[in-house]
Amino acid sequence: MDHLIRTGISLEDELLKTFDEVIGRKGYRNRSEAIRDLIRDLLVSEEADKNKVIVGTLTIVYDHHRPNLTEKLIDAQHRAGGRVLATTHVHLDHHNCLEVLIMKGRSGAIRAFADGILSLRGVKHGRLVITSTGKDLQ
Ligand code: NI
Repeated sequence: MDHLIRTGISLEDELLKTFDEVIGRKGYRNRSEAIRDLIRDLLVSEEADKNKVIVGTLTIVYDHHRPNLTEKLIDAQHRAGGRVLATTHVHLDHHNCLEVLIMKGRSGAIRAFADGILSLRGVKHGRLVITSTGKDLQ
């Protein structure tokens, strides 16, 4: 673990009370853990905003009976220039498939790829989660 530095912050008492309630519900054992996670989340957003190399997981639910959709999804992945590292597919029911695509690349390209997939007709729902180790992923 990196060397820890103690620091102090000033907050309104109501804000701190609400914060303690929320992090308690989320299972944090102390404020430091919660604040560290908030800071890391901010830093990951910053990296994504600067078009740095990130890891993205795109979760989609789609109707595999939609004509040509399965082919379009596969074509898009083959055209993604190796950014798609792995996929997991679950046949949810007679009509619906769930797929998770794990990707790595510059955030701009990953977002554009995800937008292209999410806007296909027959893709019913989906979400891109961008993450990073906080170090340079290149
Ligand atoms: Ni399926």
